[in-house]
Parts: sequence; C-alpha cells; structure tokens
Amino acid sequence: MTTSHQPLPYPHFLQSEIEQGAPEDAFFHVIPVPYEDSVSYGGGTCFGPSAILTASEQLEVWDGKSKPADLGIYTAPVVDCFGEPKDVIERIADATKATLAHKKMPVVLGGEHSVTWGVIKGFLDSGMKDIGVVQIDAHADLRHAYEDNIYSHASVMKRIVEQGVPLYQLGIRAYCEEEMETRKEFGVHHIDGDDIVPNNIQSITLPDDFPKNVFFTLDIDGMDPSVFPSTGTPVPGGLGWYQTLNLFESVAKQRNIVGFDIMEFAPINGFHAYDFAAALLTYKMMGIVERNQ
Ligand SMILES: [Mn+2]
Repeated sequence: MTTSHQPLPYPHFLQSEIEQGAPEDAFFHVIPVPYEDSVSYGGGTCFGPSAILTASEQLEVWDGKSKPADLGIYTAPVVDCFGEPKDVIERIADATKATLAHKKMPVVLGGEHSVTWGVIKGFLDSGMKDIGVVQIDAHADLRHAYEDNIYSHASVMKRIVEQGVPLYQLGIRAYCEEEMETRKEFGVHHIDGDDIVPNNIQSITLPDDFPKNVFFTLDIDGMDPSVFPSTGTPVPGGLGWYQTLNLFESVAKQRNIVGFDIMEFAPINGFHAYDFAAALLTYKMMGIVERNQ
C-alpha cells in the first residue's frame, strides 16, 4: 500500500473488489482528471471521473473473458484542474510521466477532451517515440483554436498532430472546413461516421507506416447518444457499444497499446445506467489490452 498520497475523495477503481495497490505493482494506472473549462454546450464533464469510479464498484472482476484486474489497478491522485489551462495541461503531463516512469499504462478518465493533449505531451516528454493516436469522436477537434483558446476541447487533436504525431479518426460526423484542411495538411487518416456506422465497420487496418505504439482516445460522444446521452455535445449517428469495443480490439491486435482514455463523460443525475456503462467500458478496454499484450 502506498501512503504517500492524499486519500481520494471517491472510491478507487473497483474498490469493492480489489485493494488499492502500490503504483509500482499495478499495470493499469487510472488517472482521474475532472477538467472542465472550455466546454461549449452541455456541462458536467468535471463529474465524469467521480461517477465512473463510484460506478466501478458495481463491476464484476470477471469481464466475460478474463480478469483484467489480475494485472493490478492503481488509481492515482486526482489531477488538480484549477488555474490556467496551460498549467493544467502540464499537471496532466506530469501525472502521465509518473505512470510511465513506473513503466505502467495510463488509463485516463476525463474531463473534457483537452485533457488528451496533456497526456500525449507526457508521452512525448518521457521520450516515447513512434507513437500514434487513434481517436473515436463525433468531432474532429482539429480547429487551431476555439474561442481564442488553443487548449479548447475543439483543438485537442490539432495540438497533437502539429507535434508530428500521426492520427487516425473514427466516427467523426461534425466538422468545419478548417478541420478538413488540417486533415489534408497533416495526412490524418479517417473513417467518418457516415461510413463506419451505416457500413457496420467493426475493424480497421492501420497503414503500414502507422506507429507501433498507439494511444487510444475515446470521446464518449463518438458513440451514439442512444448509448451515451451523458455527454456535453451529443451528435446522432454514432458508434454502438460492440462496434466501439471491436474497433478498439482491432487496433490492439495490430499495435502496442500504450494507454487509453475516456473523455467527455458527463453524468446525468438520476440516470446511473450511464455511469455504470462508462465504468464497464473502461474495464472492458482493460480486458482487451490484457488479452492482446
Ligand atoms: Mn472530442
């Protein structure tokens, strides 16, 4: 047991079933980042991590195929999300670096999607090379800035591609012309919502030159609002539950998953089904990682 951290204000992941291990002993490091600053429509994503962690107490340790918890799950201290966006981004990068220093896998719970830039910055600052990002999202998030904020959730993927990190987007169905130009400029791969959903695409083949290390970022709004209405900027026509997991698995089979996140979950008071779904999604993704190492 580690005693060097403040106790969490809510349960650690799967608290009902597993002990909070030491960070050096647990493969998965759940990092709660309740950041909400630039959201442009519905709010509440700052309550995402606490809702997911609380709901995780209802999970079964057996995920249907294996026991991902056997690899060890450590829930890190909550990242302090107050202050200037660029300072928050640095703290997120630091939390990511702390996990990578233990050679463990960050599983980051947002919070608005801006958080993912801090996570990728942590990887880059740690010296990780040959890293790409696969993104499920309703929005391209490729605006240079949004409402003059370069750390906006609508700009997060621009921050990433401009660092030279290759990107593959899945399920996008809301974008502007500027974002189309950015896609061309940076050679962003994509299968958009109007293709991937009607054609029931359950797996992708990454290009041969796509990096061997992949960080997978899952914006909850990439999934259909019938599955997750609990998000700030829902868009109809999104991915289904199994489709999302199958797409993730197809990536995990081809590349080394170095971490993943679940962003933009905004719990709706009184509708705990969505909290549980987000916790289960997190754990199912851990299972896919475990079985494809
Ligand atoms: Mn997004």
